Amino acid sequence: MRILSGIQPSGTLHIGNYFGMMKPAIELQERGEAYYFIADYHSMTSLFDPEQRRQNTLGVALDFLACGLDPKRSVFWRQSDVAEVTELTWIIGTLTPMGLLERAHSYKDKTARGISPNFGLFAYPVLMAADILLFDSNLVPVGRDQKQHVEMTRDIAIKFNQAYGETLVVPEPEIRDETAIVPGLDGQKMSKSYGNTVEIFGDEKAIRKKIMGIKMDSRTPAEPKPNADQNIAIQLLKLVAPAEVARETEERLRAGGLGYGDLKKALFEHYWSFFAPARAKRAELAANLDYVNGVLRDGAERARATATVVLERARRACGLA
Ligand code: AQP
Repeated sequence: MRILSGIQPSGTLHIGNYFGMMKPAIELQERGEAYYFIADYHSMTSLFDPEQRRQNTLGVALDFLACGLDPKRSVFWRQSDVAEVTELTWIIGTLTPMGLLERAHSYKDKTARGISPNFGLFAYPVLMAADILLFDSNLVPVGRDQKQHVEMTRDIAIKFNQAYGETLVVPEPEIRDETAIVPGLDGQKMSKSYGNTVEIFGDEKAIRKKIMGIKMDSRTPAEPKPNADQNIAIQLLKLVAPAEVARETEERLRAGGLGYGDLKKALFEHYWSFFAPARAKRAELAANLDYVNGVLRDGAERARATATVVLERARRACGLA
């Protein structure tokens, strides 16, 4: 089985990215051939600073390796190093109905938030479909926000196969219910572009301040809180604390007797220790950038070896070769 997923270097990675995509992707390394990439072409739809893109790309490489991506087991590369994906984007783009792209939630959300729409943003799902189809991927671990894009990929692959004969593998999304949408500090989906993130490798003081600043209602510590499970700090605590600790804390909050200040302090402490081993690993990697760049170079070579075979198959099927 081949597993594939990507992550954009559009900003600093946060714990929504970690629990929604990186952690499942790392665990799936055990179950098949894993292909993971840094989606720098995708980041071009929203980030226009070349130096920032370079820095973010390196940051994503460090973060993913520090969190447990094993380059011996997985193929890990920078998307733009395997430019074959842009040719497949064109090929499948010619079979992608405009109406399908017009229904994309992510495009609608972004334009509604005032991001000026460009062709790249509109065509994002086609590039994402090419990312997946170029590697004969069977399984795509993603957060729920990307589910529709994987469904579009399936539609595009089926259309291609109907038009030109069985050529492309139709993939399945893998979405875990408990981390499908990690909430941000303001209760919306945690997102780089909403300014509501807890970074995976944030600065200690800054993250403490962000967590202590989570807005709560005005109930006193002694008052019972029947909706304790809806509390953002509890939801985040469930991700970073041992299950037993999170359960007890939620019960104390529900029954009354736990103040919001103490709850937020506990959240910070558990967050900080949860990522401590990865933080140490990241510092080691940051001191050895030759190794990190070597991993990406080697990954690009291995990814290209697969990509050229699939692209050739697609070219032949539609009469280009
Ligand atoms: N809050 C989240 N909960 C669960 N999963 C999430 N993902 C992102 N946010 C959450 C998952 O992380 C993977 C990589 O996402 P991406 O960075 O490529 O793009 P995104 O989904 O658009 O992430 P952001 O932070 O919201 O970025 P911006 O603000 O740049 O658009 C994906 O699998 C995603 O589902």
